[in-house]
Amino acid sequence: MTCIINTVAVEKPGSLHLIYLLYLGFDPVIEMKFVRFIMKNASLASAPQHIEHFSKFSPSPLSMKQFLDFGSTNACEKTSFVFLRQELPVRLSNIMKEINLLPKRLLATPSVQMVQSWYVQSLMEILEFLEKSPDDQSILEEFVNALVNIRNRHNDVVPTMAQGVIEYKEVFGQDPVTNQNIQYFLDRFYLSRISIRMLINQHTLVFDGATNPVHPNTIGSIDPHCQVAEVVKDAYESAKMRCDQYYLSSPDLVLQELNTNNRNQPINIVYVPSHLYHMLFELFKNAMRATIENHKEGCNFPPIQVMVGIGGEDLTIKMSDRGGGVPFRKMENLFSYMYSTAPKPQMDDKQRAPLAGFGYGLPISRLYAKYFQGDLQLYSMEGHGTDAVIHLKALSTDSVERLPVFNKTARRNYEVTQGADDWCVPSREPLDLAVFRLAK
Ligand code: W6P
Repeated sequence: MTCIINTVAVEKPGSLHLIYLLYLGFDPVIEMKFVRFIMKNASLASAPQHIEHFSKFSPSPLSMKQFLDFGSTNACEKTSFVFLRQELPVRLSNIMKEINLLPKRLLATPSVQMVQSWYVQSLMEILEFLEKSPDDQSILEEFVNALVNIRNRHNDVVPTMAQGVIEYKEVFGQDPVTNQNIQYFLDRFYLSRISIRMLINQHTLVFDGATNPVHPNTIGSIDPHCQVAEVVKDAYESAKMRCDQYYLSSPDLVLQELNTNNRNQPINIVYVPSHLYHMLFELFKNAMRATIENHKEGCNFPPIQVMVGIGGEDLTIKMSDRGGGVPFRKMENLFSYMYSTAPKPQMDDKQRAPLAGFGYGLPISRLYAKYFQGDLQLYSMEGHGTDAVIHLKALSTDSVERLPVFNKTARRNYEVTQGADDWCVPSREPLDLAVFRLAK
């Protein structure tokens, strides 16, 4: 049986959606599917207005203390629910406005279109909860399920955006202006993503009713006494395993703690151990690769030295390798999304994944550091080795989310076009001063 659709009109006076259907069909299953299809598309069609509305709010950065309060004994799932059903749309909408400002040719790639559709879908799913009652326990459970579903939908955002950059590069090549644009956008986009996932993780972990069996003292993903040296050792061991697999050997670790506050006490801070692990694992992989590639003859590698220090304000982790270093000119490229995306190498059984150097490990590690007001920097001495330094806040009162906000300034940063450069182009040839000699 065929169904004939006569007219479908969707009208939006204000925020009210009136759907006029004239549908000639008799199969109730098909009819249900059809109505659902139309309803979904009608609601997606209203997305731009919602984005416009919620992007007018600035995201509200939370401090570590506020994250801990949401997860403490007097934690209230209702409060968290009411906060998140407003804050998540605000954070989503703020960054969705920026997606639209990407270079048109990048925005048009199938990968970026796909990511954008995930954002629209997730936004609309959260908005459904604005009309629902926080006093209904089943609504709260439904909300947790919705968040888990949204988190899964967005799992592959990073490789998908990378694919978009590859698609762009294949057609249009790479140039400094586009590189700068993409760098600005992806840094903000991924930082926004880290923050949204943090909110979702906290809510789903704190309110699923179970304590973490492995780390019973964590609050969601936060460890109020994160022992930094332990995370350093964990990250070293995993990187060492990968290094041994690939190179059949690995450099040792020399770890030193400098606790100026409490001598001989292990250094601990309020932090998200998984974020710290992510950064350290990435740095170890890079340090190991550099060390081994720089000492091809022997197997007596200089160890990777890590120092962990804490003062009144900063917690600092310095990782030093003697891997020969990187020329200063190339340092910026280590953090560039455009210059560090190469198509994933096709791997057969004989080939193994290289230890480091593909993908977005370093720039995203730096974003994890920046997320709670820290930073990650590299200093290199070409011919000798590299120091990687992670700066974090020692005090939980200073650890506040660092969030991008969409406003006029942000918009202006997408409008930069290459004007005439205000620095001379160095000439390759030495200047012939004879030209300037005065005629006698
Ligand atoms: C290198 C390059 C690099 C990046 C990140 C961390 C350590 C290192 N060492 O040679």
